[in-house]
Amino acid sequence: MGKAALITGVNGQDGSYLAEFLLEKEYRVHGLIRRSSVDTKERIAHLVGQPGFELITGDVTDATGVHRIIRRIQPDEVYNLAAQSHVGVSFDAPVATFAADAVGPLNILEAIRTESPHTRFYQASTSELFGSSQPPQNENTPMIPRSPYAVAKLAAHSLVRLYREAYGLFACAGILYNHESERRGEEFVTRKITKYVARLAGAMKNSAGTPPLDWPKLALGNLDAKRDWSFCGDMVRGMWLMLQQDQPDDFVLASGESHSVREFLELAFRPLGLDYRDFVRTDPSLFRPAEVDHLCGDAAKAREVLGWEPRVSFEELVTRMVESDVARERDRHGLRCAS
Ligand code: GDR
Repeated sequence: MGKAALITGVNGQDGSYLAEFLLEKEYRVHGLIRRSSVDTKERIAHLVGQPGFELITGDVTDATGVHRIIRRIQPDEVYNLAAQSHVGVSFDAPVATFAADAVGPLNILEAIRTESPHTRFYQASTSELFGSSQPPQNENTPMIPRSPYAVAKLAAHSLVRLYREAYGLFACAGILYNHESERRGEEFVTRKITKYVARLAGAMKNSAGTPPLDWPKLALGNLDAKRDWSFCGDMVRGMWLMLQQDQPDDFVLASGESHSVREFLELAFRPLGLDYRDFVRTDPSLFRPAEVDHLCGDAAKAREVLGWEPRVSFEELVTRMVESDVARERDRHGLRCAS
């Protein structure tokens, strides 16, 4: 029988890719999902009902529930991907962010320590930990967080190290730089852009190949921020590799290339033959109270120890996301016409 894994936040972008990856490796995958009155299973709808895939309702902030689940499943591996993951939102909801992103992982670590100490644990750490540290950043770069999100993630990151050193748990943190895909949430800047481009492309088809005159502009915040963007599917392979090593450790996963939001815009608008500057307006309310200016990761350790490398380039990633949103837009329009 294959290994058993518990993925918290299984219905998120990363959770859905990781669940697919582990199911292909014949794991039994238990996916933790929060109860909700609206359907939040869009990204994993194709997995529900598949042999080896089980959904569990629960919340990482509920310590007793987490203990009960870990005691029952005795998983070989736990991947903690549940989080309030929007940096901007964390300024408006710092306490809820801290509960999900710091207390949540602490609940899991405590449950593993007391109920299932053989379980290997992966914590989703983030490049946001580096904050204002100069690029390129690696595992030894000072962590200077610049948001409630990053402070909460730093608490969790420190707890992972502590539980490894104090209790000998096999606990790893993956310091992941931005990672995107066609399943990225629409409130993150990349998907916000590709969705807008797809809508505009659809509208141009109905107006003789030119943008409609009254077409609304895309409101964005800071366009000068630089990020190191990779494809999510590449990242989940790295998460898994971390838990297959002889020793637990922390690793940076990144492409080693950084691009500004402007560069993302340029590439996304290129297929339309349009200048993004004619379609974007800056909205001061979308600027963050403190910004992280430049993130670029040095993943040499992951390359050497894990043999990990990203396979999808920045250009391929942008193209892939635009094409997927264009296809979605076509389907949406087709359905509208048919009904
Ligand atoms: P980030 O991703 O904060 O890097 O965190 P996001 O896509 O939200 O922002 C990237 C950069 O774009 C700027 N920006 C905008 N961002 C959003 N969301 N909306 C806008 O309209 C907008 N305009 C400009 C931001 O200021 C920022 O500089 C992501 C998340 O997935 C985290 O959970 C994860 O830990 C890190 O990546 C690695």
